[in-house]
Amino acid sequence: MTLPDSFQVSASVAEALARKDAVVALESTIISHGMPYPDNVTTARQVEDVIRQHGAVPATIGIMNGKICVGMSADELESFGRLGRECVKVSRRDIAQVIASGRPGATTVAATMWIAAQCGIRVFVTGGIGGVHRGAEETWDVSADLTELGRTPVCVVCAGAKSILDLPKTLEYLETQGVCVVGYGTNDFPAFFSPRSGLPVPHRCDTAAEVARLLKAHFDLQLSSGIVVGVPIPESEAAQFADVEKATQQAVEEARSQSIVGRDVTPFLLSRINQLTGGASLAANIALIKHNAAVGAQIATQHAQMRR
Ligand code: PSU
Ligand code: MN
Repeated sequence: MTLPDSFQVSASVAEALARKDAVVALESTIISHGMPYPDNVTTARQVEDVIRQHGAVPATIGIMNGKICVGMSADELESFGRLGRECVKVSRRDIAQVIASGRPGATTVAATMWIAAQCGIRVFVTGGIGGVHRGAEETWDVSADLTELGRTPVCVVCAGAKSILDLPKTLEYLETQGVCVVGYGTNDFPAFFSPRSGLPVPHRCDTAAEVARLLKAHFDLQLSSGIVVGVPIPESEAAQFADVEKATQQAVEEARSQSIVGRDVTPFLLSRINQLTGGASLAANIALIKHNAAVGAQIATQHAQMRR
């Protein structure tokens, strides 16, 4: 595999890829724009540890000094976390510009998927994917995560999508894009803070081995699209977030009245909901992503065994 010079793959990730060991990609926007410092750095480290404990190698992805870093050191994670929103939020459209300008860039689901695919990483863990925003019929605000899922062969393990989004339209859009959406142990698309959105998923897998078999079939066929594995928040965690929906409604309303648009919408909503819930939404976010990391690492290790 020959990568362009702008790629800088860490030794542990390069070694794992060469041996066809399990590797799990992680995004950096969730660190810079999704959570406040220092919880963001602590969580990023813990998520990497969970992945290692389950036998896979974590590859946190971001852009620094004109290089795409695949696998970050502890110091690099710390600096992304400290920079926070001073990092550019990098979706596919921004990748080349951020490399050319040398600015620090935190990659979204869309950009991280594309980078992972270039490196041959098949499994990517995050909290929630972007989607079709509420009011999209007026604003046309549809996350580039969804079109990326339509054209990049990576499996994204997440807790579904937040109800800051229009979930029925998000699922319709994924269907249009030809994205395979799977419920992990559920028939219902998970809605981040809630294990159920009330919307059915087209497919269900009950074990990591079952997802790994799906991945094998998908990649053997060279289907060029992605897969979403929606992992429900554990019930024990979910109960305490019943009031998140009210906070969400309020945050969406405030974003509209303050004319917040484009890439600023999602970070604004995430931090406002966190304020309105007195930090409860952040706690859920952290619990969720660790749970997703465990599931994603299990899927990656099972899939790696099947490729031997
Ligand atoms: N949803 C979350 N947490 C996040 C994001 C989404 O619950 O941190 C981030 C991810 O990086 C995702 C991006 O790819 O926001 C989507 O942004 P947009 O809606 O601007 O495409
Ligand atoms: Mn958008």
